[in-house]
Amino acid sequence: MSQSGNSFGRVVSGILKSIAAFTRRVGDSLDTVIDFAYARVFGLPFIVLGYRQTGKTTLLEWLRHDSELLEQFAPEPTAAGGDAVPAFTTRMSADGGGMRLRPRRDVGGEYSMWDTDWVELFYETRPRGIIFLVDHENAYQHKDALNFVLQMLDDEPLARRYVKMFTLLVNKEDLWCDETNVDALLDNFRNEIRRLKSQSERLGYEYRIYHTSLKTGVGVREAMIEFFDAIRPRSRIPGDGQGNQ
Ligand SMILES: Nc1nc2c(ncn2[C@@H]2O[C@H](COP(=O)(O)OP(=O)(O)OP(=O)(O)O)[C@@H](O)[C@H]2O)c(=O)[nH]1
Ligand SMILES: [Mg+2]
Repeated sequence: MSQSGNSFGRVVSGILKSIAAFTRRVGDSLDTVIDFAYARVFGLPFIVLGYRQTGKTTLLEWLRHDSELLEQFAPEPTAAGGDAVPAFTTRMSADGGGMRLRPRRDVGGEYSMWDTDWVELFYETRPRGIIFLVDHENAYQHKDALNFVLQMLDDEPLARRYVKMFTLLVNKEDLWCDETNVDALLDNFRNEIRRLKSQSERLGYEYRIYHTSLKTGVGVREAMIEFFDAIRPRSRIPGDGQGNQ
């Protein structure tokens, strides 16, 4: 091809690249605005998982009651299929502003429910964040459950697409704080935590670990504020006051 033919080709390819970049930027901004509006209207999608009797139902109830401690709350183990949880508004944010949350279902933690209820919930929610609870007993089962969830994240790229944060709660602090400490408990999960860390780097989400008590309230509010702050979409609408990230 002639010299002028080559430079014409370069100009056309330059123009096409600029149009593609512009379209991509418009698309990204639109995605952000839609994402933000969607979360405002329908609620932030997130899921709560963990082995049986770790506090999943109690945590969801705590969130629904705007962090009021529920001394009288005595939940039954959640049955197969789980229970629907309608979207609700909470003030669980650093500035005390309202936020709509959408956990969809409260699922049980028995082995038989992992492959069914957990996977279905993950697929239907496409969560922006995952809260995973363990306690001071049954270390072996918690390890299994945590590995199951990490594997689910590895195996299901479509469902994990929006995950921004994985929060691990070592719950029931009121029952174990006199006998042991969180580092000793976490030592049981060192391989899983290593896996969590490397997966979070590979897939691009953050992770946090807290110790909490849903009986006394220790640590819960702080953990939840950080969790929801990490998973809420940021608006790019000028003057919205939600930050421009
Ligand atoms: N002492 C103490 N008890 C707790 C705490 N959190 C939850 N519980 C109790 O632990 C038991 C199980 O709590 P749930 O919220 O039903 O746990 P779950 O994970 O939903 O259990 P499944 O539905 O069976 O998987 C209940 O008796 C709660 O009151 C805590 O921080 N401290
Ligand atoms: Mg339950």
